[in-house]
Amino acid sequence: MNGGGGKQRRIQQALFMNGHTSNILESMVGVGDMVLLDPLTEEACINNLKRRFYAEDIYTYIGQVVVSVNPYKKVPLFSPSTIQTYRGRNLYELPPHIYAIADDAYRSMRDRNRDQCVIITGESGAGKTEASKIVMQYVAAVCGKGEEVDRVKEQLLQSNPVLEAFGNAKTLRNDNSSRFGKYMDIEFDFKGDPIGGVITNYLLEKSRVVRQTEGERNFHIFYQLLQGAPQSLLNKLRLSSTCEKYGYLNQSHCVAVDTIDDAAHFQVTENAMRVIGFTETEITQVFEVVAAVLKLGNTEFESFISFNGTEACNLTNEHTIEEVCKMIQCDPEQLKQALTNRTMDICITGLAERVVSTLSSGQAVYARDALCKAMYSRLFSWLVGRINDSIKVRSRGKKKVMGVLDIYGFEVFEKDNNFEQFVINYCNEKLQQIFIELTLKEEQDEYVQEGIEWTHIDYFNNSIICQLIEKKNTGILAILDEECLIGGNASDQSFLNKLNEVCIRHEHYESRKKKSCRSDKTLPYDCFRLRHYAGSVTYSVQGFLDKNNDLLFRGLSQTMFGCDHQLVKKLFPDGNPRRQTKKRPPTAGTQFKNSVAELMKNLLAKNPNYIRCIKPNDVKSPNMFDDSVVRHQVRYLGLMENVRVRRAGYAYRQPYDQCLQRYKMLCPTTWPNWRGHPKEGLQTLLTHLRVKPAEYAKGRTKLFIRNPRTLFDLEERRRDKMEDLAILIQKVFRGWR
Ligand code: AOV
Ligand code: MG
Repeated sequence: MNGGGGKQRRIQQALFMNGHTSNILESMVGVGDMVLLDPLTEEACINNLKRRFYAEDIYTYIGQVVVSVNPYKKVPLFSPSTIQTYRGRNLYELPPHIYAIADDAYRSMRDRNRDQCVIITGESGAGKTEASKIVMQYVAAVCGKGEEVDRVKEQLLQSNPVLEAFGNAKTLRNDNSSRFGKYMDIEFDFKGDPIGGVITNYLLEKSRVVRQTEGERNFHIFYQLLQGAPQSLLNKLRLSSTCEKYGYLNQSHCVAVDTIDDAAHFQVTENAMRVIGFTETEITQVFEVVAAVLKLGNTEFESFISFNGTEACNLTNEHTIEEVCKMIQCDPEQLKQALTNRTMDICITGLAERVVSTLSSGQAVYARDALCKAMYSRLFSWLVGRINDSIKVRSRGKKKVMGVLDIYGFEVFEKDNNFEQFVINYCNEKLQQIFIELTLKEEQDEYVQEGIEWTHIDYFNNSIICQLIEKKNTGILAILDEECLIGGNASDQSFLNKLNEVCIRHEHYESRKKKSCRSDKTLPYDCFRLRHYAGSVTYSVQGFLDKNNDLLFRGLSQTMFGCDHQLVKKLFPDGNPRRQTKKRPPTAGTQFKNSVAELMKNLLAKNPNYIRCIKPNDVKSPNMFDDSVVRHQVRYLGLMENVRVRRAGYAYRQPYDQCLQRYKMLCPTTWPNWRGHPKEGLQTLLTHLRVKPAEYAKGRTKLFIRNPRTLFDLEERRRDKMEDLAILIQKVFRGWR
């Protein structure tokens, strides 16, 4: 369905149709809905995406699912006028677009009271975050107007730049990679006007604060602050504008990035904070915490042997610590003590005794890094909480909700896949699982609702991998928790040993202990490998216990709680001596597992809308469509199964009235108007056209067409008819002249 003549013909025809533009079936390049592919093969699917990618048609449907290929450049698909074109129109009336899905979701929520969620998935760099912004911008543009509504919209939209500044970073995969998961519920009143929202954030990759892989960066805000803040603010924070001077920024040899204007982004971030309603004091305090982290990262220690023969250390640059303490209003002596010593309450003979031990310089660096990670990640959570305070719905009435989920995508690095990647990839497994469940369920439901028989399609169910990770007692997370509880002799290695004992037979688990992997040199001895739905990832166990335990020496949290700095104090409520509990907080892994479970429950309670993002190549290029890179994604995203399920029974379905409207000119009885029920009109039409009854089924509200060929045939006839009509009209016009 392309080619020069055809294209012109279709444009002509489109213009003829009341000024409507082309629709899904008249897509200029390839097919707009993958169910129309003929023959339906993986090659055809990839070729279709490819042709459309080069033609800047980056969206393609599989039924109601939008597949989006990252264009890596500005494409002329987004504008206020395009938004208006999509507004209030049905899904298949116009070329595939996120706008169409967003519109469908929004109207379904507003008019039919069905809470919606938009689930955006795809690997790192595939375009999820951009897609989520496109959804939000669309919804903001089409829903209500008025002073209060506009204020709410603006605040909701401005939460993006703030969270991106603090939660995104340049990685090897993506220059603006989300290092946290985000789920945002936008809440509407009965009219469909936005009244507020709630953001939930998922585990920030806080290890990035103190260490980055070569070629990656720390969180954007550090560079933004140093490059973009006015000199007066830098002076106040006692910061230099040279990023290379800071240990937390200079180790990965990547500071300036071509695609990022840090200075300009600083203005955007600061402005967004003001729009959301942060006070000037709050903004300053936030930057003070950021500055404190940067400066603490430059503190250094020198080991010595203490009088009792144990290793101890001293701070070598006291000046830095004093500057930090001035800024966060902390007692410098206390902070120095807390960084170089560890205080523990040990219970001997029933009485708690306080024992102080000195730290080696290595241990002190560890304590310092732990403090900075805690400060930064708590600051991030505080920011989310603060934004939520501003956008919180204040009225009591009944709310309608539209959720947008944008998490960190599946990622695998050549080396150094760690606890963070493990957690990120686990989350992606869970999302794939609900995609499988929901797309099948939804499809099945529709057949059932419409009273049509359903045929089952086989697909790979990744719940087996989810189980390997999350199963009670014997899952990887449970084994990790168990090792963390043992304390004492437990180590990353003992964790791996235990994994080998329990999981070795699992078909998705591999390690050098497994028979089939004994001579596999790509699998180091201190690693295990998981065969994820999206590919194999080799995880180094180094740091797993530590990151899962996520403990901060109590002396440090107490010192921070003791600061007179309002914000810093708020970030460390656990340092309040009066609130000390003996109870161990849940581990990072368990907390994550619980919050993901909560998220799944929330998503399952809503009507899902899917955007599946695909990366066209691994080099962030706008001009390259790498077949093998795309093929891999098409496979693991299960797109072919998705198309097959969609086509299993019936390739195409449309409500009776819309369908009749489209084809009524093909039958003299239904043209120009049919007065009866559209279902009967369609029957008359199909009988007239001699479409075999086996080729279609009549549901309660929709006509289902089994074979795409039948649909093509209808389209072809319609096209011919339109041409005849166009010629006729031209003749009439000429006659007039
Ligand atoms: P991600 O969210 O899926 O990765 P992003 O949405 O950040 O990926 O997209 C990565 C980059 O691709 C963006 O910074 C843009 O440069 C480009 N891009 C994506 N979508 C579009 C679009 N529609 N138009 C133009 N450019 C686009 V990660 O957060 O790493 O999983 O953790
Ligand atoms: Mg992202």
